[in-house]
Amino acid sequence: MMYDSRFITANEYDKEVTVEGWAQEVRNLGGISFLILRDRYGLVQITAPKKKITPEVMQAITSLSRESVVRITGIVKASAQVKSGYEIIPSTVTVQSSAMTPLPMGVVDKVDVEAETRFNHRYMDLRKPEARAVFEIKSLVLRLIDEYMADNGFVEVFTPKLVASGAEGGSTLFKIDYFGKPAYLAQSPQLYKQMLMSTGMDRIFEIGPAFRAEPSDTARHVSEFISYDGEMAHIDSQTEVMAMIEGCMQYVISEVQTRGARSLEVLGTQVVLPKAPYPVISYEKAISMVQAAGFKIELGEDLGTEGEKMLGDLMAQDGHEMYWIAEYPEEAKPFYIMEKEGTPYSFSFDLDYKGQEISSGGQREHRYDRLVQRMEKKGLDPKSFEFYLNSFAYGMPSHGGWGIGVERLVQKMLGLNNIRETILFPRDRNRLVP
Ligand code: AMO
Repeated sequence: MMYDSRFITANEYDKEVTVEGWAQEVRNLGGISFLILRDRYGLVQITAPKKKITPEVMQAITSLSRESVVRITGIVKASAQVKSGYEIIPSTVTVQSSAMTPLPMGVVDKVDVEAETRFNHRYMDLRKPEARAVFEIKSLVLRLIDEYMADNGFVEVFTPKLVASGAEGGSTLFKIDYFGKPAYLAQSPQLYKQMLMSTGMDRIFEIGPAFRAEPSDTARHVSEFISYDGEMAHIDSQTEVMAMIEGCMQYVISEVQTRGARSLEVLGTQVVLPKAPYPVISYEKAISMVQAAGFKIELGEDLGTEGEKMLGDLMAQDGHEMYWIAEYPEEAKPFYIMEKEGTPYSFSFDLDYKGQEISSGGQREHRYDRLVQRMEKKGLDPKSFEFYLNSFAYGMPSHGGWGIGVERLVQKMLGLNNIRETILFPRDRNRLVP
């Protein structure tokens, strides 16, 4: 029987097992050779004393190149010298795949490899347990979101990613050729999740790819990311939407602390449960807070990366890792957001996590005439949104929702410097392969 290293316990001592993994290190000391085999769960020491094994096995071990895949059958022996408490004395060694030399990059070498090299050889980079642990946590986060959404009566939906019009501004649209017609990659499920609100599917969520032709090279923008969107109908205000997100974030983070403990240990990281309820700071207040801290910004302007960071530092002084920035100027928000009548503001919010926006959303304009007015005000042609507007013409309830960048959430949760660390094969202006 084949064993993952995690299943080898004292019960297997003095028994025969078969393990398979990558040859991380081979040490040949003449009378004895050691092979450190790495599998998904950890390291296994294969100890080959010349006297106790066949010359063929000795030869196979000593000639292994680093990172070759090898299957070993042998007897498990207790050993106080080995961290795991045991070693395996091999009786058969089968090389499944011999690695070429030299390696494009090291897996365990202590030298810092440039990010560029790591992403060029991502298959190799992901052999590092700490690189993989990020994806174990990301997978867990997605599972926890599913759980929370199901518990709150949300139906999971999948909306088209090949679309005829954008929802989040023309400048970040990827144009494609769709059987001779112009089309785009979806920037977000925005228009579709709102259309569904007219159907009686009054609580929906989607986790899927979103595409943005982001012209800037930053540590938090990529051109393909996973968006976790929610939309809920028959709401009285955006506060209900914010409460749903906050509940979800608290659930996800507290469960990651326990269910993700092993991956967090590999990463050498601890995750802190943010203080709740999350403070709600109005956009106006946020601007005055950063102004008072010496940041040059005018009312009406976007906080931007630096402003968000500064606000994050100010909030951290009161122990807040997550907080809302609410009621942005309507001018700064897309057409689908509801205006706060008689003011220059809107029923909108961002959720920031340690100085970085991870989500935005708000209450939507569900009244047909006002929605058309808002489109016109933003210089959009309502005709090109007819398929969307129609769903507002025959009975559309009040509704609101959000979009959360899953990778930004994971990045901030794990304290990673760059969003790309949370994406297996990141896409940006400079990268389309691997
Ligand atoms: P917005 O455009 O703010 O809102 O996007 C929502 C969230 O998606 C993430 N995000 C990104 N992550 C990585 N790289 C990018 N280039 C990128 N762009 C956005 C961020 C951001 O907060 N339809 C609205 C949401 C709504 O109102 O429901 C929307 O897409 O974490």
